[in-house]
Order: sequence, then C-alpha cells, then structure tokens
Amino acid sequence: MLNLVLFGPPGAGKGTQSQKLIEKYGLIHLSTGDILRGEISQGTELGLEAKKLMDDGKLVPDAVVIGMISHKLDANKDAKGFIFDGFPRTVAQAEALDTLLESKNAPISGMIALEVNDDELEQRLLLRGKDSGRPDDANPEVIRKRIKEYNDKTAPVAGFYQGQNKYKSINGIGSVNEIFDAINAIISSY
Ligand code: B4P
Repeated sequence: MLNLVLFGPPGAGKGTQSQKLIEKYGLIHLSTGDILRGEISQGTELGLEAKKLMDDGKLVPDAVVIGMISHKLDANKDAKGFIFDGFPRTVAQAEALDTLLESKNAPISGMIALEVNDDELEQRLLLRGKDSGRPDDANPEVIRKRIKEYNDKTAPVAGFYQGQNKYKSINGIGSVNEIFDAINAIISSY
C-alpha cells in the first residue's frame, strides 16, 4: 500500500500535485481542506464552526480533523493507498494518524515536503484568490497568518517523520511537471 503525506506551507502546491498523483497511482485523495470546504458549502454545524477559523487563517481543532480522516479511512477499506494532503498539520494529528494506520496494518510510506519561500506563497495564494472565491486567499493579512500558523504548529511535523526516517524534501519552485518528476523519483525509491 502506498500511503503518502504531501507536506508544505499553504500554497506550496500540495493540492496541485495531489491531482496528478491520484491519476498516476490510483490513490484516494484525502485533503482536509477540501473536506472542510465541503462541510462549509453544505452548511453543516461542523462547517459553520470551521468557517470562522479558516476565514481567520487559523487551524481547525485536532479532534475535528482526526475524526474526519478516521471516517474517510473506514469508508475506503479497499483503497490501494492514500495521499494525505494538508494533514497531519500538528504533531498531535501525526501521532493520531500513526495509530489509525497501525490498526489497519498500513503505515505511512513517506512524507514529501515542498519547499517554497514566503513571498512566492503569498503571490500564488493572492493570484488564486482572484477567482477561487476562497476568503482565506483574498486577504494578505490572513495569508500571512496562515503562514505563521504553519511555522508555529505545522513545521514541527517534519521532525516527527524525520525521526522515523520517512522525510524527504524537494524544491517546490519550478514547473508543475518538474516538481511532479521529483516526487515520482522519491516514490520509486520506496
Ligand atoms: P488547505 O485547503 O490545505 O489549503 P492550502 O494549504 O492553501 O492548499 P495547498 O497548499 O494545497 O494549495 P496549492 O499549493 O495546491 O487548508 C485551508 C485551511 O483549512 C487551513 O488554513 C486550515 O484553516 C484548514 N485546515 C485544513 N487542514 C487542516 C488540518 N489538518 N488541521 C487543521 N486545520 C486544517 O495551490 C496554491 C496555488 O499555487 C494554486 O493557485 C496553484 O495553482 C498554484 N501553484 C501550485 N503549484 C505551482 C507551481 N509549481 N508554480 C506556480 N504556482 C503553483
């Protein structure tokens, strides 16, 4: 089973690369951001709660996203593997994911991190915000807050996977296809 964690700051290209990886490897895409936006568009109680935090550039509580992922893993028992995109975003989420996967005897194959500097991230997200309709992409102040949340709470997750010898990072600046090739080279080493 191929279980991949795609890692990087907001706007690093995780969602973009995930789409290509799903096509190539037939994996199930688990993007906590997409799942949360789905809850918002359906107007659920969870969505209403998450919207306030997301629009303000903050992370949604661990228990909420861990529950969502657990549910999706159970709903896809016959999957060839998963791409975790935007999850885990805290060390507590990473520990919970290990426990969930242990019970299924299907550990994480590796984490691949996309490295992109803050100026480029801000430019990409503002550009996307022009037509995505995502409130968290429209405001430079919120984008900077998301990057700060990443540095404070999410960056330490890299150390969690480094400790398991499962961490590799690549340059996330370049064409989408160049970056995809670099990811594939890592996957073929698993
Ligand atoms: P996400 O939906 O995960 O949002 P993101 O980090 O902005 O997405 P991503 O990084 O995938 O964007 P991409 O690079 O594809 O999270 C949104 C919010 O949800 C969070 O702030 C948080 O509130 C909440 N949330 C989600 N998961 C959570 C969790 N686990 N715990 C707690 N809270 C959670 O795309 C960016 C742009 O760059 C695109 O326009 C793309 O076209 C462009 N791009 C991509 N590759 C490029 C390249 N090589 N060159 C130039 N541009 C490129």
